[in-house]
Amino acid sequence: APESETAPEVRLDVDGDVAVVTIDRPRALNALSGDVLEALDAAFVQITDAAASVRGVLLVGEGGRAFVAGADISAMQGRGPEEGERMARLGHRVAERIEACPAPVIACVDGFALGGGLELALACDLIYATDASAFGQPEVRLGLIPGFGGTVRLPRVVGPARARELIYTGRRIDTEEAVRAGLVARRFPDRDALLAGARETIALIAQNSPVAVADAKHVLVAAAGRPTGEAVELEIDGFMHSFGTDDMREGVTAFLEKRTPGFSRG
Ligand code: CO8
Repeated sequence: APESETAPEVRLDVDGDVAVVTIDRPRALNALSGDVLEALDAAFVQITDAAASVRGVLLVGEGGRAFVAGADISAMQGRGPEEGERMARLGHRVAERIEACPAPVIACVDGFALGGGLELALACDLIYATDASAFGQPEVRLGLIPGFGGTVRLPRVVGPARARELIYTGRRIDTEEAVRAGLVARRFPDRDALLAGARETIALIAQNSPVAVADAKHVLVAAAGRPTGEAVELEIDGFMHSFGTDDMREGVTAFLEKRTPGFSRG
């Protein structure tokens, strides 16, 4: 399993079958500079290459105040449309890496998840959060629009009406409201409980077939936003693929023999 420092401000630690990606730039509330985005990209490439051993990923922000307070505003001053496009494309590349990672990724939010920070969390499979968190798309307050999937993924998760309200007002919502909106899957009283809860979820995932979990993620990502007929075809392809795997033979046989299945390592 890889264990390395991909860049000073992003750490990748692999602990058994759990990978932890830590954004460590607390003096700027973990704002996404170009370097941080490049390092996140590299970390998720490395995890995907180690796919057989990693069963789940935790994405966390260091410092206790923020998951990520957005894209780095200090890098925007005096910049034109070319820089806007470059930043947005880099952000979207990171989102694609997270979506291409076969293991589920849990955004562990403890503090601010704003702008690009919320968009980063939305690219993950699940958002878990502490009660001390706040969520929002404040871009219009800066004269910007969301540039890293906010207009695309937020309405899918919370519905178009709530997404419009959040994007047009830029207002922040607390964890309780984020849970009600379907943005946060589970809330926790503090950071330790959050990380323990996320690890418990990965332990449950790790009992299942790695091939099936990866195929389910692949279909969920590929089908998002597609018309029903196309999405159904993608599901049928994935379901067909299941029927050709050793894990399917093992899982079905183990059920019928009333024993615990011994799945592949991915
Ligand atoms: N970028 C750069 N620095 C930041 C950012 C940021 N997004 N957020 C906070 N910081 C810095 C502050 O400048 C400050 O630095 P310093 O101590 O050197 O003055 C330090 O972090 C601490 O912040 P504050 O003093 O402001 O802390 P407060 O507790 O007073 O306030 C807030 C916390 C409310 C989170 C406040 O910092 C804030 O409003 N931050 C900006 C939030 C925001 O607008 N985010 C959206 C940014 S735009 C965006 O994300 C576009 C997405 C498109 C992405 C494209 C690809 C990635």
